[in-house]
Amino acid sequence: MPGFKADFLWGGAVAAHQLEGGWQEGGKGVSVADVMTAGAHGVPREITDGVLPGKNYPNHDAIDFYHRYKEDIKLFAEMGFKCFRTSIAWTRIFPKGDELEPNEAGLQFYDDLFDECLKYNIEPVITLSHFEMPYYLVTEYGGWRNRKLIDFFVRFAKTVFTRYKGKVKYWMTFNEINNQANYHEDFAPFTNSGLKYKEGEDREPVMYQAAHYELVASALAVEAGHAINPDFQIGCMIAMCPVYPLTCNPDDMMMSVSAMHRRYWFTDVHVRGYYPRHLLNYFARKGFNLDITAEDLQILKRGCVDYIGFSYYMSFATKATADNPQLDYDETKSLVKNPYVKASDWGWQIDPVGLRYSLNYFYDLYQLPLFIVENGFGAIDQKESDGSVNDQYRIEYMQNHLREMKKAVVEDGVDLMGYTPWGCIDLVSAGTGEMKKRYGFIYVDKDNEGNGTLERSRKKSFWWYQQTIKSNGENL
Ligand code: P53
Repeated sequence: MPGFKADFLWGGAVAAHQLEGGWQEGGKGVSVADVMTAGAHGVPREITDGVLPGKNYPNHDAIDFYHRYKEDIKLFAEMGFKCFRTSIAWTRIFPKGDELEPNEAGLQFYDDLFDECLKYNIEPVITLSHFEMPYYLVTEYGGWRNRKLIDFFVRFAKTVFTRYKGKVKYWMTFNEINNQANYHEDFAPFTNSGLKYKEGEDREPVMYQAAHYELVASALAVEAGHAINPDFQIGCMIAMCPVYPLTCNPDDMMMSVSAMHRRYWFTDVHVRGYYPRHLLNYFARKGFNLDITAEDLQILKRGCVDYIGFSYYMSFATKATADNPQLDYDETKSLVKNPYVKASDWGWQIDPVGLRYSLNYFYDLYQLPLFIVENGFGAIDQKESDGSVNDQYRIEYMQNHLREMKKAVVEDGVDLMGYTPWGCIDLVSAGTGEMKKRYGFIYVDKDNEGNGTLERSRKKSFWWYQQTIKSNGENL
């Protein structure tokens, strides 16, 4: 039986704001990630009004990849990476976001970084917007509630597409664009779209408006990218947490369909270029009056993505309740614990079979190539005196997921481009701002308070992943 393609893109994934540090170097502007303090499991990160003295902002220095990337990429090469997924910090290129001319020092940094990857035949896989938009666009323009953001984003996209057209082939537009379906909490609307809600504001239509502008911006970027280099592969990026029905009660099943509609219509628009009927009907029922023009609808049709990039960490479950006859899904209220799976220390339900399900779900619906651009196990690691970490639990998590991924490819015939596990080197958690929620094959000596030597060392999983890549998954 055939296994993975010979050119399968094994690698690892990170995002600029979670590892680079150097938050004020090379002319970089303040991003939304720079005004978020450290939280913990159950303690949300605080979004402050600008950078305030005396607060702990873990992304400011992160793991200092900005100065240490050569050493880190060498370790990725040692593991045998074929690709490396990172993002371009928008604020290094357009520090405030609305400038007409880019910042050359920022452009040069990514030239050097990509050259370093290419030196080892590591393909850069680049996200344009990964939770790090310019903070100035939030304070001056209201974030993505403002249509003007489309032009700013497209200028940024065209600038980097043109500059790196000979170095980068694989791109994604907006990281986990659908996280904001969870609009009741402050985190996702702010990190996705730079949204800060006003007291008492009806949050939901604001979220849909912002997402619409992003989808238009994404489509324009895809169109522009293909004109700049027809070989570009430009994907979307979806946070895939499939929502199962808690039981086979038909009402629970319909509640799960409704939940999937609410979380995954973003993929429909990216892939098919138009809004699904159920969502237009929902807007009408709710009386949302959104700024969606006829021209926008044309743009969406012209800018369909080439592949579906997605993250997969966990599955969710939901059930119907008598007080919700319309089956309206509310991510803060509608989820229930799945009794069949265990969860991580951060409450993320561990479900390897859900990855096979997700691959089938996307492929059945869209028949586009898929790319797993995040997956992994956030856990507390214990470093031994010789620098090693015996992270057998991480190996088990990944091995179990990869076995299901292999079934999806070999038995189900899903077209899968690659696999880039999250946080291939320890970095700052997006959700909590912690260092101790670690994902890496490479340990970084730094704690939640910012203490540590920043020294890098190989965990047990480093050797396991090296073997997995070397055998192209035959060892699974
Ligand atoms: P952390 C929520 C649900 C699924 C993925 O997350 C998520 C989030 C946001 O926390 O984010 C993605 O660091 C994201 C990365 C992030 C990674 O998953 O909260 O694309 O930036 O670091 C893991 O454990």
